Amino acid sequence: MKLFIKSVFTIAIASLVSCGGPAEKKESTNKGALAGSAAEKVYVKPGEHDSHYAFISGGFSGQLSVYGLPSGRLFRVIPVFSQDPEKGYGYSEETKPMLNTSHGLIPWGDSHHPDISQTNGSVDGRWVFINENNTPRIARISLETFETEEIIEIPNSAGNHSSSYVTENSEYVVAGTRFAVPFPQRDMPISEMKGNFKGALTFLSVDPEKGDMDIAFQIKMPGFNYDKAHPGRNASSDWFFFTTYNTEEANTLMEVNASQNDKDFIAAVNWKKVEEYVANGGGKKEPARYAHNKWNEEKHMAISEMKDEVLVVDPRDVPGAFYFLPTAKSPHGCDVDPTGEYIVGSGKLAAAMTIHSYSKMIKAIENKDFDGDAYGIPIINFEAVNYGVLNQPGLGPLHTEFDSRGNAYTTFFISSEVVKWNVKDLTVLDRHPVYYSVGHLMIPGGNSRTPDDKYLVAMNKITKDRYLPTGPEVCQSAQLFDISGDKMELLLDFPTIGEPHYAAGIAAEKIKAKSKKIFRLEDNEHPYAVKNEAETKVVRKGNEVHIYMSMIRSHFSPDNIEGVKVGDKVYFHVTNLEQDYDVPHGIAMIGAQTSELLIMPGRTTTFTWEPKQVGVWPFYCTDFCSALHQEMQGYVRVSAKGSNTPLKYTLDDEVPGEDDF
Ligand code: RUQ
Ligand code: CUA
Repeated sequence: MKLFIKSVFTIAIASLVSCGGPAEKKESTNKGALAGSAAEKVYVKPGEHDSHYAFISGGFSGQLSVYGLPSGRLFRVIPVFSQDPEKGYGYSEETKPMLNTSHGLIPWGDSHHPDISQTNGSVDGRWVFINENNTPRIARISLETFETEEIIEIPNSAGNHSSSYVTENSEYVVAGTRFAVPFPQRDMPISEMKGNFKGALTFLSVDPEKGDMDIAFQIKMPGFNYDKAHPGRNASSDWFFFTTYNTEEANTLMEVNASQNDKDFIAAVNWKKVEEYVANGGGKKEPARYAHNKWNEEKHMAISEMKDEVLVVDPRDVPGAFYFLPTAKSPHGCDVDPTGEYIVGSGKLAAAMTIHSYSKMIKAIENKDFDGDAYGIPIINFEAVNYGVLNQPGLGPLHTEFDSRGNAYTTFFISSEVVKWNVKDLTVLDRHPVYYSVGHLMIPGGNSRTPDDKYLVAMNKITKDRYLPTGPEVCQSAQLFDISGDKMELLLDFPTIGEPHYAAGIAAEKIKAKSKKIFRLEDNEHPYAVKNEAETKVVRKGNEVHIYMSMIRSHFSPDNIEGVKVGDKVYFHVTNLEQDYDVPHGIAMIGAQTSELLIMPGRTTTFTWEPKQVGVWPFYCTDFCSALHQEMQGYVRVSAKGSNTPLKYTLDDEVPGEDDF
């Protein structure tokens, strides 16, 4: 009988879904609630495509991984904040500047919260933004090339955690500091923290055409810890919300001392008002040192620029733009529902979740219904802003995502479950265990006005017995749920790279068609590019040797080089002459203290080699590119320092380009 009811229900749901229009019907492989078993729902036939992309943060790997849903297949790890020898990222001369900071080149990062750019409150598939927690940075990744295009360091911040969320038209990406720090940094006793440290909330503008970021302004907030953030939407779209903890401003034994107050705050920031204030000449330029690294598509290289000032806004100078909303004990997640009315604070140490109302907040502000202030920022009366509390929904609430049907889904770290509840009624509708200790969760488009309601991905910190053991550490993992019915259905476990924090998902249609296939050789303006084999050459400049090299199936030009000496610094500037989709070549040189390079069609990339030993040393292609891949190789003859072996380079025993004369 139970089965019967279930099938009647699923048919009803299915017919509802099919009313949605042609977009839903296009999904060929995935019948959702119609399918009989979990296996069928995640099965994507060989050769067929997934319906969604999932961009899952790599956590302490510093990267961003790209998965397909519902299959859970890993397609790519996009290097962002950490060097990646697989792709030569952070090793090639062209990508090293991407990792430059005011502290020099940092080879590693801790990536947390990806967010996809939006147009009119819906994910548009142009860029993904992601924050680096340790050395505060925000990156922008192109969803045409799936490469990191820009990284900007955030000054006056530390533990860049309430980041990198976008406003409804990607006007801004925000970066909020987790640690309160001296602002600007200076030498001072830690014990004098209270009142003297500050919390920077940074708004980065995004160019609507090209995506280029810039720090528009930094707000010098009180020295609390700013943990998570989300933008308002619809009526509340001029606002941004940030959870705070350690409003005690403690600096030692934080597990106790930062948990004294029964309530901390959600900070509500009207960014439109601040924008106006700044446009009218408000704010003060203050010195700050930070790196701004940008990929130059024409020159095929990142260029790092050191900036030296930032526009700082004191919240007390912009009346009406800043309020604190009291929220249960040390809240972590700060989530806004698709309508923009409900602001959910997850008090990870409280028995209840706090749900604030945007319209109540506006009314309370009009009525000046305040309960004092903190450093000049009004604290709105709890009762005046609170919509309600969800009592005892589970233990250790962290994050909430929403569907388009008025439901919220919250992760509970301690009780290891996802709980579905109705936002308006504040009633729990369903709960499902996860394995184990879930952190974030993601519904594709969940952080927008238009969530895609089919899937939910829970990201778990601990997996113990779920996978084959691999020594003391077992992989962390994601779990895929079907949320199209009234009960959540667990479909699939799949391992993740590093520690998954947040993720961002989007329908594949929004990205697929514009994915880049090659870089056009005629547009390549790299100063060491060659457009054909006739242009390849070797040039000595003192003890620098520059090899202008080309690669095409299945040889390098030149493939024999003589006249290099111990003590030289050899630059391999290598251009892949291919103009075909999916034909990269690689290159690796024995003894080079760097990674191989993987070079895409039409692109020029450089690595350096400082030979230490005389001999004849081979190099080869690292990517199996054709049946003659094993033949794709060459030699460099290295002579002793001070020897007079003449510089010579050939392909097929001829100097490339010679017969052109
Ligand atoms: S956030 S779960 Cu909650 Cu950076 Cu990791
Ligand atoms: Cu080119 Cu293998």
